[in-house]
Amino acid sequence: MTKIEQVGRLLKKSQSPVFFTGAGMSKESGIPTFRDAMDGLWSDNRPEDLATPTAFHKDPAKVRAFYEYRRDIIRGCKPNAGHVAISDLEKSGSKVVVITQNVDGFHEAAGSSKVFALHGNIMEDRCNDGCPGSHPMGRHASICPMCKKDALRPNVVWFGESLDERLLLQSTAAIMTCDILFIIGTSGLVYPAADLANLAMQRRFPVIEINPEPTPFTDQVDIFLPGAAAKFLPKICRFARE
Ligand code: BV8
Repeated sequence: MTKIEQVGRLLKKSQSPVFFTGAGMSKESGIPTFRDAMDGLWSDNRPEDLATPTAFHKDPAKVRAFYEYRRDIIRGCKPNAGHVAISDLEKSGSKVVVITQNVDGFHEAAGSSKVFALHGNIMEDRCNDGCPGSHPMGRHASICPMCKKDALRPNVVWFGESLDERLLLQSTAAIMTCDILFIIGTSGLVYPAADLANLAMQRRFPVIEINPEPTPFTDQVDIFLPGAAAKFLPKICRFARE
């Protein structure tokens, strides 16, 4: 039996699968991962240096331009076969939960209904001064409609900002009650998200990793599938639905 068949049979038996995804999940959609070098104007910048409150305080125009650059890339992309495979698995009756570190909204766009987006949604804005609510992003919009200050920023969690407590609790509960976990397309370097995957290593249910490269999780998982999410997920989910 191939590893894909093995994983497909495990998924077929599952009542509560969780998919924990990172930037590699959207690679085949054409969205660069955080580890990929950026191009053009941004080639000498690192995302982690721009995705911070300090960078925004220092130069809000530069940070807003960085997010416009990323939003333009996402506007030209769409969910790939991997996102669709997870959504189709849910449509076939499986109680799928997705916990994603990605901010592109592609799991929701592909039709997944239970998505915990730990780091927010890049296609929305919110007020940096704490006004409630988020707003559909406006190209070059910067004035908060509530406080009228020049305070709008992307509705994402920056490095040095805390994640939404409720989301973290819901994600932790999902992992503690699942019966199979897929770790897909993440380098496992960003915390506290990576702690969620580490949580699963202490429990005895199958943990499957899909990534072209080994990561800090690889020697702890039950099955490592070296390769692309968009290649493996459709095959695995098809087995599970048969
Ligand atoms: C916080 C939104 C409390 C913004 C993002 C320990 C505990 C707590 C905090 C820390 C800690 N250690 C360090 C910290 C601080 C920090 C952190 O983790 N730093 C890292 C750099 C070490 N964490 C934080 O600041 C977090 N906040 O802890 O609050 C606090 C409060 C005050 C002061 C201190 C702490 C907030 C973290 C959230 C940051 N925001 N995104 C934006 O996007 O602009 S995270 C951002 O980076 C992305 O959203 C993504 O989540 C992450 C990148 O990670 P990956 O998804 O794994 O992507 P990556 O590119 O790294 O890897 C891609 C993988 O895909 C690779 O493995 C590759 O091989 C694979 N791949 C490639 N192609 C494919 C593929 N896989 C499958 N198929 C393919 N085709």
